[in-house]
Amino acid sequence: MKPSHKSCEAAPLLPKMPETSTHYAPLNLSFPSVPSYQIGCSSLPEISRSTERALKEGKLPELVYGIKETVATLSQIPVSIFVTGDSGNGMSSFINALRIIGHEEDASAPTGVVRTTQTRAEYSSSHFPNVVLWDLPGLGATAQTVENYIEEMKFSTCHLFIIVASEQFSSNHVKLAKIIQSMGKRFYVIWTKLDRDLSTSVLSEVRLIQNIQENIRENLQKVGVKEVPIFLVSNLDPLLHDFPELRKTLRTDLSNIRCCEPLRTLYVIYEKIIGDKVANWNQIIANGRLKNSLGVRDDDDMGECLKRYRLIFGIDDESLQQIAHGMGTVVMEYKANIKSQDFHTLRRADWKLRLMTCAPVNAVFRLFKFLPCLCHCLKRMRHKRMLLLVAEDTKNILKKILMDAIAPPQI
Ligand SMILES: Nc1nc2c(ncn2[C@@H]2O[C@H](COP(=O)(O)OP(=O)(O)O)[C@@H](O)[C@H]2O)c(=O)[nH]1
Ligand SMILES: [Mg+2]
Repeated sequence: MKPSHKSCEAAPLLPKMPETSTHYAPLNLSFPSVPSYQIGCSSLPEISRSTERALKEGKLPELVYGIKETVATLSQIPVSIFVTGDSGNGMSSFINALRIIGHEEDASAPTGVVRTTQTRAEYSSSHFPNVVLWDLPGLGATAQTVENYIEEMKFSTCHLFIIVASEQFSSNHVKLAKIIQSMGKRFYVIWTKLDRDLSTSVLSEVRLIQNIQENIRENLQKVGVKEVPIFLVSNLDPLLHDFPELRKTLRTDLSNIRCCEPLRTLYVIYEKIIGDKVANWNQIIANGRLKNSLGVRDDDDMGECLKRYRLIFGIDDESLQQIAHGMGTVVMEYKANIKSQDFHTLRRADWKLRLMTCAPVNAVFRLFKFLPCLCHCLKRMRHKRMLLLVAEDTKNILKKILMDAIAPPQI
């Protein structure tokens, strides 16, 4: 065994996390659905509190800064990846290839034709900071059942699994996949030794790759396992075949595992803040204090009022520009997510507001000017509608900020 090869028990991850976490109802937020850390509100990075303050004050560009800090902090959470499969399939070699280090280097995982990995061992890689890659002893070399193996290897402590196979996708691989799926955890299948397959097969490269993928998929589908990413690699060429795609997928999944749940939690808090803000302004509208509170000359001027609402919620043009800049993208990316760019666009997008502000209604409004109750009621309805639409836009902008913070947009 090489000196850098540490064999040890898995230390509990996130030891400072509270036992009881706050569970929220699922959100209609299209974050990718991956099993992720369940983090209670109290353990969210303190910096995220400042984002709540910024939202209350309508300072969304400041919130962007806080979100980025939060994501940077969350990105340091350790994640465990278990590399498992049948003995001799190339698991240890795969770990070395993923880390882009040669098998002869001191820090490499021991590999060989004889059974080299007897106990589980952990490795790290500068390409995947704060990730522990666990090289597990292979299945198949002992009489041990898959169920016992899972228990002994402490599968429950792992966040993401890599099932390594080569030459054949065995019943052990299928069992592993089924059990990991039933645990609700994310996993990939890695087919190694592709170089060997390519050099011995009479089929074309494309056909051979298709055959291997189909074979794995069929075996998995028979036991109800679907939509598993499959990557075909040669451990002798860590930069070829599916290795680049695998690294990309792994980076995305690591971000999702670390950030999705905490950011979902944050979003629920943001929704509540926006809801409170809307309730507060509805009160102002109901009390007839709108003109002074909004700071407009004429509260019947819907265009002017809309500008003020956008400013109050922090989605005015200048703020959007700063948000986009903070997120490293162009303002159109954010403008495309809102309807309240101006009053005409908002009217076009919302039939209720269109109805409330159409010519016949305006005529009635003028006609019954001497009936203040009726006028006040109609004005209230219009403002409430507009407020609601600006609030919805703010939520959409927040969703985009949160999702872009995990996976920055490519421009
Ligand atoms: N040609 C080729 N040989 C490989 C590849 N991956 C592993 N091997 C060889 O397969 C044998 C078993 O590899 P090892 O990583 O120790 O397997 P493990 O028992 O699953 O950890 C070793 O002799 C490796 O050199 C590969 O992608 N291509
Ligand atoms: Mg090994």
